[in-house]
Amino acid sequence: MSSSALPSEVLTELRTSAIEVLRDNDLGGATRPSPTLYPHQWLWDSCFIAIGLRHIDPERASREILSLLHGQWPNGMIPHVIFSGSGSYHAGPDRWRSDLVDGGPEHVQTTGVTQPPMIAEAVVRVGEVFDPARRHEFYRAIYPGLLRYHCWLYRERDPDDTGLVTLVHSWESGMDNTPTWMELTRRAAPIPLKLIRRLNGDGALDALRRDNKEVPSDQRLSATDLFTLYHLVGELRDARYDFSRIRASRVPLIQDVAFNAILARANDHLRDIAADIGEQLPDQLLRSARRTRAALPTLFADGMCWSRDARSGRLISRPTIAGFLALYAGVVPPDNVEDLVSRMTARRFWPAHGIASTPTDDPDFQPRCYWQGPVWVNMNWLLADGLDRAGRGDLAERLRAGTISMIAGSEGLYEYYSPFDGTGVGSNHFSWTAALLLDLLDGRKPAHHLPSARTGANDGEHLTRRGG
Ligand code: 9WN
Repeated sequence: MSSSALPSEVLTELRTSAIEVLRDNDLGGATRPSPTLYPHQWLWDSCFIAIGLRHIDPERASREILSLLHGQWPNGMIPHVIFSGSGSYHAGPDRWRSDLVDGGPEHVQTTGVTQPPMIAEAVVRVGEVFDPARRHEFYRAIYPGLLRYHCWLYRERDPDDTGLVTLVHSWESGMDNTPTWMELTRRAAPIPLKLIRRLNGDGALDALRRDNKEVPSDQRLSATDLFTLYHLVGELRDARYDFSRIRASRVPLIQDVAFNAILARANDHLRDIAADIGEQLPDQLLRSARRTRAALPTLFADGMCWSRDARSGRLISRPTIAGFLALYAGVVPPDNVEDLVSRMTARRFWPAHGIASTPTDDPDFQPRCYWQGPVWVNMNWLLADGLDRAGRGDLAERLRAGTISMIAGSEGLYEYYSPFDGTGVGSNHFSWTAALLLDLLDGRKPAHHLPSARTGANDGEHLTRRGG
């Protein structure tokens, strides 16, 4: 059933439950992703959360974003998790020891890596609901920290000016166990973990993990993958989270397509934010931003857009949802748009309930396992936006409506959903599902926020307009 066919009481109930989830997960200043599994603040979660909160409490939405700056490192990095001081998390502060790193943040414990740079998008979305005076005040408060973050991304993670920033851990991608990331991560596993994996011994290791107490192991990444990720955190910690040292280690390095696509879009937003408050981005950042737009099309091959192994320079041709984010960035070469859209909307990626994180015919596909198949509401949200930019508002509408009815069909607001039958899996009471549901329910308006809408050009030209 499409969401437009859902009775208005159901829509009201959905809205009420979304508001409840965001209320219950409020840590006072920031919002945790879920009550038990994720009791701290995550970077891109907070951005999606703010995008929903703006509809019910714009001031809380602005605080949510500003609170990310509390964890900002002196070098400009905004970490992927800011630990809240209470609540137990399986990869908590003891694994990261940011307090022992020279140049770590002073008053708070954090992880030592970042997450997709969704902040500028969230800032603009929240800015849209403020009057101009309040918007300027908010933009002025966030701008210096946000600018330092974008500069850090390029200075630290793209020292060779390739235009593509490099990620040092799959947790930075936000899509932790997609086949792309696991292909390289598994190669870097310590030998005992490789052996256990070969002998199908994951089940025995499950007893040693903590993340499977709320969510069953088969809905999370496998034990050997998880312990490999812990092992890699240890390597990063030993390298003091410094990219030049990390490069000298054996940690897998990836120019992640989704992260860089989000960055390309974020650079545009940052430029708009700066212009709105009479600032100008430093020339060096403008040059880097142009390089990113020029470099993203080099990730295209055989009709798909791939991440690149930053060590070998090879494209990692395992199809996952990540490559479709090129549509969100608006960097798809015009001749490729139709083909990419039809690949994304084919049954292997869109079997019923939105875009599967891993296609149904991949050997690693599992409909209920984390990023190895399930549909994620944040991805549907981003890709609907991408479809609008590609001039496919019809498909965007279908995706948004389908997302609402998928959520409505499950008791609770889940972290992810089976792409076949829409069953809710992962953590329940999940904040970004609640927040983005509020955004979708707000009317699924035409894409009023698009740069092209502002300039009056929505004729296909927007796909390249920002190439600079
Ligand atoms: C590690 C919080 C986060 C999301 C990620 C999602 C999951 C963490 C974990 O939860 O990752 O960062 O412990 O599994 O993959 O996208 O930000 O919701």
